[in-house]
Formats: sequence, structure tokens, C-alpha cells
Amino acid sequence: MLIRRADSIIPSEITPRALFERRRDFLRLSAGIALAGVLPSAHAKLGPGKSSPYSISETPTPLKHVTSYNNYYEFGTDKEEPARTAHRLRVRPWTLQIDGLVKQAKTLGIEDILKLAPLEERIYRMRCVEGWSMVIPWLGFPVASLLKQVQPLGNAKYVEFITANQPENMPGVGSRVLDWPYVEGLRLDEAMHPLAIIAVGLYGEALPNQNGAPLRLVVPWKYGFKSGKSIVRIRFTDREPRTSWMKAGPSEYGFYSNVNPEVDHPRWSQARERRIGEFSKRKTLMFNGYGEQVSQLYTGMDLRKNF
Ligand SMILES: Nc1nc2c(c(=O)[nH]1)N[C@H]1C(S)=C(S)[C@@H](COP(=O)(O)O)O[C@H]1N2
Ligand SMILES: [Mo]
Repeated sequence: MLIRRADSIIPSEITPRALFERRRDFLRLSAGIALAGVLPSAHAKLGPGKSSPYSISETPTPLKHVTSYNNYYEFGTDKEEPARTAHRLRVRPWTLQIDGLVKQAKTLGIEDILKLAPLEERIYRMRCVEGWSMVIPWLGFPVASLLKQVQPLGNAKYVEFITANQPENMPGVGSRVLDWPYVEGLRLDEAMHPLAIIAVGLYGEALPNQNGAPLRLVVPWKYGFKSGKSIVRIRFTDREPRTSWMKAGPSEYGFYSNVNPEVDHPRWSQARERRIGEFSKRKTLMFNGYGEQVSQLYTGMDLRKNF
């Protein structure tokens, strides 16, 4: 009886948040194993319980949903397919080419990239254009620390992100649903914003392939498709890049793609969203809730035109 009473207390005492924090601490302790040879020095820089001021305080989406409900069209268009087939992605050796309008183009190996900047945990709200959302504890560093490596020229205004194309390993690139490789783009000042990060892990572990290993762009105030997975090349340009989604449907997917509950997709409303793991829908927030930090990037712009 005593044991049963003790049992009945536990669920009310342990909030999902507390459970997550316990799990995170556990992952940190075990990270020597989980991240062995991948992120060891970076892990040492993560202080236990220290979360970034850029993190939100909402409860993260359970890890099982984060890694089994994915969009990664190179591995198929069904949400469950990437988890099944992305083990085929070859993630080593991995190099990142940074070129275009820069003083000094560079090709960096993944090992050097992981040493560029201390890794931070960033708990971000992520909103897919299809109307679902998640809260993901990323592990990463600002895109800015990568872009600083090559000095951009004065006429560089945009950054193009080009992702991996491995036809022999990617069952989806045989289909014409998108133009491959998957290409995304940001204006230079958007890419330099401190909220824009390159993720190399989530939930304290190295990034699962289906989430975009080994380097993935994360731009939390924009629809999920702007956050390109498995980046191989970053190119500085003076013209707005033509992204894969703009080519696929220019009237549906604009260059900016800021989360905006007031601008509907031509085929559905963007006013509400379903948080994966929850039953009822919630209201979608302007700039996905990051307006205070990013709205000044768009002053004077008509966000209905620049959707
Ligand atoms: N290379 C590549 N990156 C991609 C995609 C893709 O199909 N290929 N899908 C995008 C879309 S539509 C979304 S919503 C997010 C999903 O990220 P997640 O599976 O980690 O939640 O990845 C984005 N990045
Ligand atoms: Mo998406």
C-alpha cells in the first residue's frame, strides 16, 4: 500500500519539463558515449542545466516524434519514410564548401566545423508550412560564426544553402517532386541573425540522419522548409536565390516564408497549427513567436507581397 501511494504521487510531481530535464542531464552524462568521436570537446563546453537565452520555455516534443515524423523528401514524401531509409545517408567524410561573393572561398571538413564555435542548446519552436509544429532542443552554433570564416564581399546580399545529393543513397531523388539538390536561401542579414543556427545535434545527441545530419540550417521564425538539411555548400550571391520550393510552386512558397498567421497558403489557412503530440490546435504566432527579435528585419516590407 505504501508503495502504491508513493507511485501515485510521482506522476503529479514529475512534469514533462522535469522529465525532459532529467533526460537531458542523463544524456549529458552519457554524451561521452553518445557523441564519442563526434562532439566530445563541444560537449565539455555545455554547462549542465544552462540553457541559452534564445531558448523558449515550452515543453519539447518527445524525441520519438522528432525522429519519426519528418519531412526529408530525398528519402520519400511520407512522414515515416525518412526514419526508415535515412540510415543510408553517407555522413562521413563530410565537407562544406563556402564560396561565391567572398574574399576567400573555403572548404571545411566536418571535424573543423565542430571546433569553430562552442555548441549551445537552443530550444526552438518549429512550424511546418503544412500546419504542424514541434518544439526541438537543438544543439548548434550561430550561422554567423560560420559565415565569418570567409570574408563576404560588399556586394554579397544573399546566402544560398545547397544540400546533399546522393542519388545512390536517396530513394526520393528519382522523383520529380522537387528540383534536386534541395536549395534554400536567406538574405544575408537574416542569415547573420543570432537566432539562425547550424544544428549538429538534438536532445543532447548527434543529429539523427532523418533530421539532417551532419549539418542542418535552423531558422525558427520561418516555415520549416527554409531549414535545409544536410548542407554541403553555402554560396554568397548578389541576387535572390531561386529555391527548390519556389521552383516547385512560386505562388505557394515565397522567398521569405516567414511564419505569418495572417497570410494564408493558397490552399489552406495558416491561422492555426497542431503541435505534434497534442490534441487541440493552437493559434499560430506571427514570426512563430519570434517577432520581438526579428520583426525589425522586415520594417517597410509588405509581408503579403513578400510572403
Ligand atoms: N534537404 C531537405 N531539407 C529539408 C526538407 C527536405 O525535404 N529536404 N524538408 C523541409 C521541411 S518541409 C521541414 S518541415 C523540415 C522538417 O524538419 P524535421 O524533419 O527535422 O522536423 O525540414 C526541411 N528541410
Ligand atoms: Mo515543412
